[in-house]
Parts: sequence; structure tokens; C-alpha cells
Amino acid sequence: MSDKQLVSMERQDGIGVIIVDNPPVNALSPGVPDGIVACVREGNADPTIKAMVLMGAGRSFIAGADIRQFGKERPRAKLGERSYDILDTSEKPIVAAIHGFALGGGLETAMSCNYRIAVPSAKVGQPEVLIGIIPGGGGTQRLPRLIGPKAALDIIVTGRHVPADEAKKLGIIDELLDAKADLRTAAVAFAKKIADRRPLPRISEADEKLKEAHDDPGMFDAMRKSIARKARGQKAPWSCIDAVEAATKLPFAEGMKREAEIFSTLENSPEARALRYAFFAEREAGRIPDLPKDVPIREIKSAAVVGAGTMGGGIAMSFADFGIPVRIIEATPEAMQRGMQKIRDNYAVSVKRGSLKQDEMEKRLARIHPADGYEAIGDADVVIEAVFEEMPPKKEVFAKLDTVMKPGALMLSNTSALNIDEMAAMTQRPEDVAGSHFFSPANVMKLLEVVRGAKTSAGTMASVMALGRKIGKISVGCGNCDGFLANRSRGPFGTEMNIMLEEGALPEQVDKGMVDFGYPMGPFAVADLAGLDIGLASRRRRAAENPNYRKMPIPDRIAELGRYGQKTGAGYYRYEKGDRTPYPDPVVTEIIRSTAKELGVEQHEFTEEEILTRLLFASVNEACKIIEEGIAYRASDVDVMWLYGFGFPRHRGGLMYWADGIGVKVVYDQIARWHQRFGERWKPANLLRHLAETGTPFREAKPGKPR
Ligand code: T1G
Repeated sequence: MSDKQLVSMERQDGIGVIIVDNPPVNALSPGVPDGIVACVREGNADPTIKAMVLMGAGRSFIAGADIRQFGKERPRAKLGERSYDILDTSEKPIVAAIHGFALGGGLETAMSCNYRIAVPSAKVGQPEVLIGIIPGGGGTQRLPRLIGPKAALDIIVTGRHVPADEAKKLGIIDELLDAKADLRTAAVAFAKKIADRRPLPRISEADEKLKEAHDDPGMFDAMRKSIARKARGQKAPWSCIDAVEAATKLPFAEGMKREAEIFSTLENSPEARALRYAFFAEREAGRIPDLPKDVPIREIKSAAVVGAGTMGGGIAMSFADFGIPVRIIEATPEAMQRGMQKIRDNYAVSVKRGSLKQDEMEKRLARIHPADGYEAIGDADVVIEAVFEEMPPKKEVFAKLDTVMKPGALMLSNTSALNIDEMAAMTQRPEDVAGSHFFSPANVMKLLEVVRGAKTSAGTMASVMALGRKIGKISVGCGNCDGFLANRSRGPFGTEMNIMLEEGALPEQVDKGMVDFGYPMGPFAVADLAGLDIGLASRRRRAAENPNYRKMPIPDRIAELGRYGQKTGAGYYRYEKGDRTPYPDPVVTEIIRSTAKELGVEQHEFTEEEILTRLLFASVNEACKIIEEGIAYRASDVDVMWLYGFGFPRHRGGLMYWADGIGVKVVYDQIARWHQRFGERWKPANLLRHLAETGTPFREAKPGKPR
């Protein structure tokens, strides 16, 4: 496809309409910038053309540079000769007509035009920091000139997508169209209206708004302070601040050079490569390898949830948040009352924080309906079971659902580990049963683990994956086994962290190691947040099922004292009233030391590196077993689960990507040594040995037959 066809110009009433047509999101792939340059030059040379409009074909304006090109050798136009520069120096006015997304190089392209108009559903932004770089097409120099450095800092450092109405208020958009307006028609009319206006407004020449930084020079350090904790170990967020600060100190052309210098130091940094990997891994996760592309997806217009506890309530909110009416049933009116009150309280907290408007809260609450009994939910398109995490009550629920749910309804379980086939066997329609494992808090966490049972149909699997996307989740599919992909791969991490306490480590030491690595919280603090009673119940269940199950005396003794974590004011740590800060507790240290003595475990000093690799290699090994069994469909799905389910630091790409950075052979050799030292629990997975012997990276691991 020649450049021209990626970008073309049509003449309409003396206006040159330049259309970028590079599906799916009109990225600035090779040929697109040149195509824009060619059209602008043609427009300026054509006397019949008085002004131009730049717009995108299909569902979006321009979603930025082509991320697939980063890190690759590619032709680069010099500063001053890029499409941004040609647009900026056009003799005739150019109007950017925005629908869908104007992100990264897309917004930079629009800011290189003289005017910007948009439909109300459009979103604009500079999300480059989310892939470990900074805007490289003038965004750090033009945006502060357009809306002031402070607002520009917020957009560039957070990478957030700005809705069109806010973009209008900020001054990014000159005209916000009516929702019913036809974009092209409105754009041509706008272009005709401004065609003769001179001088042409050029953001590169508009320094007025930069004065804001002279009045408040401390804004850059204030931003640095505000991101210190969240951006530790990363480069891009800090570089974003440096580049915007440069815009307030240097003339435009100098600032552009500074931006390009900073950009070139980041493009191929380990952080940028890891974040690019995560970007595409997330999209790949949405595809289940052996599902036919044309499998019919069931439309979901109504939902139901069985159980109004913490998870049930959060799941109901997820549906309501995305406009789907949902009915909830509970065993008793008191439990229903508690559940509904919790939902109201959760929304009230969001309103108080300003992340939700009061009227929107009312709208969402109005979509959540307490219902009386199973009969009241029979016509829902999907039902999710979220009762206590034990098999008998879950089987009972599925038996009842089978008698009331309409044909074709999706029947799902929110279990985080229990056997989906056992629940499906309680129905006459196991093909409509699957797992939909939400992570707590269900209305906040973006991950949805979609579990395929032995009899789950392709249609059900594809429909649940699509449902996850519809309610704003990242859907990742996997097969059915104890703990599925997420919790099973995390299991050995949990085992190792408690065994290291027996060998002499302390919770605060392990947590410091993982926080330094980039986790928002250490694993022991996370356990206290989740509640140690859940861990105790799960260990007791496993010990009951498997006589060889390795007991965990330290966490058992802590929990048996009623120390369930934050909710009881003490767990692995102690907590002050109303304060979530974890304080080391000598009571716990004493339990650890005395239990270790009793067990006669040899004590040793732990380095941060041993803490990190003991915890993560244990899960890498388990993940290899999960991949070789066909439970995971690809190694990158493990990474997406760890990024969105377990807070793995995103700038490290994910568990398997990080392990690839260390090297399969190094990981294998260390695990083999621990196998010798610690025994069976460290037995290397066959797949791991195979990868080490063949020098194949984890990300190229071939999964077993999908289950
Ligand atoms: N480059 C290459 N492919 C892209 C792409 C991009 N910028 N954006 C999307 N895709 C692919 C994606 O992989 C998927 O492919 C398909 O499009 C649909 O995407 C110079 C340096 C726009 C909000 O960071 O955030 O500009 O899986 O499934 O959920 O300063 O895509 O179907 O094969 O995500 O509707 C800055 C990245 C780049 C935006 C749409 N831009 N994209 O979300 O669809 S750096 C970004 C997104 C830059 C300049 C710098 C989202 C979206 P496939 P999707 P969606």
C-alpha cells in the first residue's frame, strides 16, 4: 500500500480534507507522516484550496506513533522536517477534526494544526509515560504553551486520557461539536469560517501561558515530590517533568531539541521495553488460541449476582458502573441489608474523594436491585455466583440456578480456586458454565480470570471474555485446575514467604525488599489487608484434602490469636486506630523466633536478592508447570495476571518477562540448587528444564494443549 493511500486528500467546497486511513487506530506507522506532509504541501500549492481539515478514517483520529516501530531501526525525519513541523508552518490554516482518540503523536499532530474541533466522545492525551518514554513530537513544548505548564504537567506525567469536554475547558479543543453533528461536515464548515483569518494561530509561537511557571517556579519540584513514591525505580515520569520545565526555560526550537535528546535516552531503555511488552501482552491476552474467530458472542443486557458479600457487592458495582442493570439475591434480609449498605458506602467514598459525581452515584445505585429469591433472577443474561468460598454451598447454588435460569444464560462462578467442573456437573448445561474470577475489590481491580471448564463451550468462553472487556476489565483466559492460573502461580510465592520466616527473615525485611523492587506494598502487608483468616481457612482446607500438605505454623499461630490483619488491628504487623501504616510487632517477632527454634530450622541472614529470587523463582517454576499443562495459553498471560492481579511492578514487564531478563539458564540452575537444598517443592518443571537446555526464553515457551 503506497504512502498516498494511507493518507489521502479530497477537495470539498474549497477545503482540502486530509484523511488518515491506517486501521485499526490510525497510528503514525511508516508512510503515514510522509503522507500527511505530501497532502499539506499539495494543499498549500493548490490555489483552489483555502484551508485544510485533517481527520482519521474509521473509529479514531490518530492514536499516536506506531508502538511496534520503537526499538527498531527506522527512517527518522530531521527536526524541522517532520509532519509536525510541516503542519506548523503551513501557509493555509489546518483544522484537526477529532473523534475517537488523539493520543501521543496524534495529539501532537493536532496541536501542530491551527485549530482543533472534536466530537463529545473523543479523548485526547499524551500517554507516552505509560510506555516508558516522553512525548517526542513536540507535546512537551506545545501543550504547556496551549494550556499552561501546570495542566500540561498533569496530563503528561499521568498519561491519562482527557475527555473532550474537559479538553475544551482546558483550551486544548477550540470547538466541541454537538453529539449528533457529522464530524466532516462540521469540520469543513469550521475551516471555511476561519479560512481567511490571519495571522494563523501557531502554538509554537504562543509563549503567554508559560508565565504561569515564572509565577510558580516550584510547580516542577512539587510534581517531583508528588510522584516520588509511585515513580521510584522509573525514568520516564521524571523525564516528563524535565521536558516540560525546559519548555518554560528555553525558546521553542531549543526546547524541541531538549525533548528529542531526552526521548532518545528513553526509547530503548529496559523500562520502555518492559512497558511496551506489557502493552501488547495485555492485548494478546484477549485472544484464546483455539477459539474460532467467528464464535457467536452472547449479548449481555442484564446481570444477576448470588451473594451480596464483599465480592458479590463489588461485582454488582462493576456491572452498574458500566450501565448494566443487576439483581442481587442473598440468603437473609439482614445480609442483603448489609451488602447494599456496603455498596452505598463504597460509592459515597468515591463521591467524597471527587472521583464520582453524586448524580452518577445515584444512577449507578439505581441499576442495582436487591431481589427476592432465585425465581427473581431467572431472565438475566448472566448470573455470577459469589457465595462463601467452599464447594458445598457453591454446588447448591448451581443446582438451583439450573432450575431457574433461562436457556442460554451464562452461569459463572467467582471462585478463585475451586473446581469449575464440579459446579457445572450440578447442571444439565455444563456448556454454559465457566469461572469468572474477579479480584478484590472487584469494582476496582481490572483483572478478570476467565476459567474454561472441561465442558464449557467456545461460545460461553468467548462471551465471558467479551463481557469482561464490556465492564472495563482485562480478560485473561485459562484452563481449570486448583487455583487456576493466578492463585496457583502465586501459591509458591506465598509458601516461600512464610518458610523464609522460619529461616530467620522478618516480615518487614521481606516487604522492604519487594517494595524496593517496585511493588506498591510488601506481601505481608498485603496479607494483612486481605485478612489472615482467609489464608488460615484455605490452609486448613488444603491440609484436610492432602495429608502431605506442608503446614505453616507461623501464620497459623498468628491468625489463631485472632490477629487477622488490618481488620483486627494486628496481623503480621500492628496498626494504630484509623491508620493503615504497618508497624513491626515484637509479638510477631517472638512467635517467629520461638517457632523456628521449636522446628529446629537453621537460621541465616537474607540478602534482598535472595528474598526477591526465592519468592519470584518459586512462581516462575510453577508458571512453567501451568504453561506445560495447557492451563495458561501463553507465558505473557501469566505476566498480565501478575501485573493486574498481584501488583507486579509494571515497569518490569511481568513475572516471566522479568525472569527472561535474568535468563532461563540462570533461573533453572538456581532452582535446581534449591531443589537439592530444600527438596521436592523446588523440583524444576519439565518445561523449565527444556527451555534451559534449548536456550529458549520464557516468552517463547510453547504451552501444552489448551485446556
Ligand atoms: N501503535 C501500534 N498499535 C497500536 C497502537 C499504537 N500506538 N495503539 C493501538 N494499537 C493496536 C493494538 O495493539 C491493537 O492491536 C489494536 O490497535 C486495537 O487497540 C511521537 C512517541 C487507542 C486507547 O500510547 O491506548 O505517540 O491487538 O485493543 O481498547 O510522542 O489502543 O488488535 O492487533 O487497545 O479500543 C502513544 C496506545 C504512542 C496509545 C484504543 N499512544 N493505544 O484502545 O483498542 S507513543 C499510545 C491505546 C507516541 C509521540 C510518541 C489504545 C487505544 P491488535 P486496543 P482499544
